Amino acid sequence: MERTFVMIKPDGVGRGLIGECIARFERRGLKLAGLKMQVLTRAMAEKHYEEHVGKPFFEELVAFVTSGPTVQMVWQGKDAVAQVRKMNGATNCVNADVGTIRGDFGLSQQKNLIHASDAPETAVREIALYFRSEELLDYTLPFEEWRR
Ligand code: 3AN
Repeated sequence: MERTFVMIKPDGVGRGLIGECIARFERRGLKLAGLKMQVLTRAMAEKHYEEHVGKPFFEELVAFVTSGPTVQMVWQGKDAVAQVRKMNGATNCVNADVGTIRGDFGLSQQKNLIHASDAPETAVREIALYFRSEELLDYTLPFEEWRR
């Protein structure tokens, strides 16, 4: 079963959208495997966004993502990476479809509320950045066979 890493960024926490995001993934039939909350250090933010090092928006991005509490989650399910990317919507909220988290609540390219892994390999890297293996739970839900 595929796992993906999801992070509610400081704007999502600040705007009171933690529950909204979790409810959407739960109702979609994904399973929560891990959950925590923290203020990212600069070092963690640099590691998380290492593909963007040197880009013009990098400093602003790091300042923003370290500016307040964030929520880290691991969601599990069939094609979890693609499902969650679709549910989050396009990076720039202006272009995000209505019905997606960013399309319904997001304000801009940077204040886009939520992050999710863009590929299964990225998910493996990002999950390992934030969670130790013993922090991820493997358990059975009712109607488990319907989720496959
Ligand atoms: P996504 O989060 O949809 O995978 P990425 O990985 O391209 O998008 O970008 C990571 C984060 O960097 C975005 N969520 C956004 O906050 C910020 N970002 C990306 N491109 C820009 C840009 N051109 N200007 C400002 N911020 C940007």
